[in-house]
Amino acid sequence: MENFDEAVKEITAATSPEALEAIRVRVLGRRGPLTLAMRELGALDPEERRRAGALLNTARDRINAALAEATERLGRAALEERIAGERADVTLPVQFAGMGRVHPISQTIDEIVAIFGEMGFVFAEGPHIEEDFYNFTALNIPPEHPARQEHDTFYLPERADGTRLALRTHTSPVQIRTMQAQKPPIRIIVPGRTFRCDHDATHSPMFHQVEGLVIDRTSHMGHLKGCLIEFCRAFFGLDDLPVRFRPSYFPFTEPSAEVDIGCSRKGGELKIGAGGDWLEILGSGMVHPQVLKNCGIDPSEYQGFAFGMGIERIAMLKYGIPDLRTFYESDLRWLRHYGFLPLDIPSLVRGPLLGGAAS
Ligand code: 2NL
Repeated sequence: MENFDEAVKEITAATSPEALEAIRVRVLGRRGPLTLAMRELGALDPEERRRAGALLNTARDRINAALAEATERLGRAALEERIAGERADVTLPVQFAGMGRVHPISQTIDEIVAIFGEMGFVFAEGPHIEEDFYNFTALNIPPEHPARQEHDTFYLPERADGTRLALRTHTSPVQIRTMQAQKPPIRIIVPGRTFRCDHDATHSPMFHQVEGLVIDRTSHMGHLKGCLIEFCRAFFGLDDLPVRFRPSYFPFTEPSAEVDIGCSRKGGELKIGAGGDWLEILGSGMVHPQVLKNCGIDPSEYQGFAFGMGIERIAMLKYGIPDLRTFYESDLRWLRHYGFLPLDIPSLVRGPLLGGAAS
């Protein structure tokens, strides 16, 4: 009888799935030796048939086991070969994708919020599209008041009821909404976009403001002065920066004061700090009693102060940016020069807020 040891040996030595399949077809196929031997069993006498049949069954089982084992071995080898080819070299240097920069407006807002945050102010924000009441009326700016014209408001088309919404001309509506919604004490710092129909070398139709509001039972002008002197010195990183309060007028504050910082303009170059000159950087005042009433706060029980400043202006002063219009040109060379590294997070705890443009 055919010796099937040879077939098992061939199967064990096969080096590819195709070679293995060829052996299987040759040995187990319809014209293969095992099939032929099985067919010949019928011609044998019973005793002989049983013995030879048992041997053939054993041989077939051995071949099948060898085939299964070889199939698994070749599959594993193929997988290992694929993995070896796909292996990533984790020691290769990374391809640097380049780091973005934080826009000077964002950086300046973060710095201002950090300084007032240290004083206990809470960040607040609100909608850019506002109702007339929040942008003007509640702030003691009645219809036909010249301030409405001064503000050069962008209006949306009139609505069915004859009213029209406007792009907010300052961030004050957020303070109005906060006073309506919360009981004093209130201490908020409100940065954000503002809009006025004005476009020249020193005005952009979209710009940024930050306003602050403090309302409590006994908040007074001394607190206003202390907070704003502290802010000016922290923001410009100068402990001895001269700060002066000059009487002024706003419809929503009484009394009102503009805040100037000391500077020198020798040789046409502006330098912040000591010197004979003054530079206006903030507006401020005690919240007008009528404004408190308009927000449902009793002025015989509560009082407080508010202030506001333009962010572009103080960012230009602090970081030496000469032209307002460059803020919104999205020029990547400008942003690489004046922008800040993403992790240059302003914090009074970590150190002075001198920041400085990214190298
Ligand atoms: C400036 C002056 C100022 C305020 C803003 C304010 C807000 C409320 C009530 C009272 Cl809700 N006042 N804000 C007060 C004084 C000055 O801004 O020069 N801004 C660029």
